[in-house]
Amino acid sequence: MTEAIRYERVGDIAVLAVDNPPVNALGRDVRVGLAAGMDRAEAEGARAVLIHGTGRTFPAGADIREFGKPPTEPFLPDLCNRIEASPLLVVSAIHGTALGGGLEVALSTHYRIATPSAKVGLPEVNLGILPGAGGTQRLPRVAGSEAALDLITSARHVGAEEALKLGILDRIAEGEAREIGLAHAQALLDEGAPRRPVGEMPAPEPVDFDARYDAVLKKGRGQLSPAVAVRAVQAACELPFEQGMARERELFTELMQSDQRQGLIHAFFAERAVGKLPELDGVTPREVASIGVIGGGTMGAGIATAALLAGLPVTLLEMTDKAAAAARGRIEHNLEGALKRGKISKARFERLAGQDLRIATSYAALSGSDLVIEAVFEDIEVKKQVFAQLDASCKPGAVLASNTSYLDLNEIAAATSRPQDVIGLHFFSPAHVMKLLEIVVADRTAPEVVATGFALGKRLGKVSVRAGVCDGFIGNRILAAYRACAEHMVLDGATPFQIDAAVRGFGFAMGPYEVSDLAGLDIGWASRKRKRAAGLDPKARDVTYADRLCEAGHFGRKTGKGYYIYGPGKSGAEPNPEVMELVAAERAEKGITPREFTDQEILRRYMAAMVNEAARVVGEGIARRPLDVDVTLLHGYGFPRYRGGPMKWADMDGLDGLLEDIRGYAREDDFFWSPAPLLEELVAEGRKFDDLNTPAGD
Ligand code: 3H9
Repeated sequence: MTEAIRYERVGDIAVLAVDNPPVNALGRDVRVGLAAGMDRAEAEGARAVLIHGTGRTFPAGADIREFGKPPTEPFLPDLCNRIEASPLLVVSAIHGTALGGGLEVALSTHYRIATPSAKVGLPEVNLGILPGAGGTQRLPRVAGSEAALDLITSARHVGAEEALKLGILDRIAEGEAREIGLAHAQALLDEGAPRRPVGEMPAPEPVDFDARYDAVLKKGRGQLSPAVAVRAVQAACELPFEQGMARERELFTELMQSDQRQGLIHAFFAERAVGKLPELDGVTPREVASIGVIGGGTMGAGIATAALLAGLPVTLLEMTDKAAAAARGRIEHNLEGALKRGKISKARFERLAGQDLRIATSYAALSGSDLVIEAVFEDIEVKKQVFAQLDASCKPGAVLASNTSYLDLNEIAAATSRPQDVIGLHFFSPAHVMKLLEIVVADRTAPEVVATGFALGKRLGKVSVRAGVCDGFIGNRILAAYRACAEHMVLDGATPFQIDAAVRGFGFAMGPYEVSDLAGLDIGWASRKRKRAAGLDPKARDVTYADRLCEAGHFGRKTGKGYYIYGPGKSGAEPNPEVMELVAAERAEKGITPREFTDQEILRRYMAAMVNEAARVVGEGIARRPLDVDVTLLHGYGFPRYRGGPMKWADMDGLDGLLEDIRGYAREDDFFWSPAPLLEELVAEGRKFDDLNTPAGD
């Protein structure tokens, strides 16, 4: 036995309690302990074995930290087979989340009981692998091929009720896992229930696996693991159990060695590392029990919705009664969406839209708020006035936050007498849906205000990333670089449509021009005008054809026309032919002879611009670590998760090759292209971005 397993005898039943906090992951000690526990139960003449988890959960999976290291015995699939083959009656009692290897252990026991709040699932594909301890062979045998394919390829967690209906569970009972498990095991012994090994059950009914494989691959935009998992389930239908297990192992090993596995596991740990900052060690966040929001446009209404859904009463400030009514309408619309999707009950909806939401037109209404977020027009003078007002109206100790997406937070903070209380909370639209929150720390922001930002982010269900002050912070600054690179390629001979297609081919949900159409071309137009007004460097390439689209009133989807044409009767968007006419005119005016771009070159330049700017962002300390950039791009900019983020991708692709290409581009245009010092440094030292990540990544 190991310390990770507690062994106990209760009459005829041997109880194996997994004790490996925080999530009872099936690391080596747990596996050794479970195998030893089974041996001991059999040697001692127990009649049944009960497996359950202590603390918060049944095992939530294999220990992901062991991935990529040489595997150690006993291997999980062998352990599962050993449990299943036991001559004793083996029962599992599930609470918390029985995920991945955890559910596979449960499926290798003969009977399964769970608490009503328990969840089960096989989410391995989210980590770039597939269930590798018999999950693809046993789940279809108890739940059928359709349900198994759904669960395994979607990675979704299933509640106890649904799991019962699917045949994954035999029973649900209120109480502690150990108690309900013991009662169930005893009842089974008393009624003389037989052992019931899933591996001996008949093979499930086949489905059209080829069609399923293609559909899953398409849906995953190139992510392999769900598609490969389809083949493993197929093996459950077509091969005897042992051969199916061997096939599962083969496919599992293949995925385990893939870059996608590395990328996805990096993303998993990076998301958990973003909030771990030495500056927050031992710092207690301020209490936040109510929120103020200034501005009830799309962004302000989204922020208010997110806060309400997280149980925080909101006071929203608007300028006029008319604007206040419009803001209420937007928030109610958002809440109705949550109601329709079953996220909140009708009674909760009434409460959130009623007593929890106050809309006011005077700053005095914010005097009781613990934290106020402004989401007003993106103009430094307007923001400074708002902050001066907040300074005069808010109670001492209130956190004053700006949702600015690029303005100078130090300047905003200086408009108050309490810069230590000022922070940036940069939400992404729609704010009640998008997971990313950039927490922007100004020069004088107090550590407990930073901690308060992170605590709020957690409460709102966001992935929060710390960012320093610069134009665009982490995400929008990097976006500006790769967006500019795309525009240069258009001037030099590529088309926006070709660029979008190449970028989608890499796994992004949308290309940069499709994103612009969605966000509204007026946003980029305003930003170009602002930059021109501030004075462009004469060496900078100022691209103007998109201004012509805006001047003609084409702002993208909302006007039916932008880079693409949208509208009724059109099944999908079509390229707008005016775009290339405008581009041709600008090329002619600038004396540019267009050249061919391959998709490969487009992607290479696009990614090089992204990674190079990201390296500057890290080098300048705007992002503390490369993983902060990765998480930002993954959650705010549609970067394909299976590539881990731009820094992880660059590490895997090879920093030296990338630097060499950037040097080559700089020979043509040394204004836009100059290698980031951090990139040069890492290549010179033979290191990777991941070496700078703390806590260490994959
Ligand atoms: C698998 O099982 C493969 C098998 O099929 C075959 C093998 C042969 N391992 O998320 P949280 C850590 S693949 C190691 O913040 P929550 C996590 O890093 C696995 N560590 O809590 C964090 O550490 P720290 C299939 C793990 O309450 C701490 O636990 N299973 C693992 O928000 C708390 O995590 C999965 O994919 C792990 N498996 O959510 C499940 N899981 O405190 C992955 C968590 O140092 N896990 N940690 O930052 C989850 O989805 C969530 O963690 C869970 C809890 C829902 C369980």
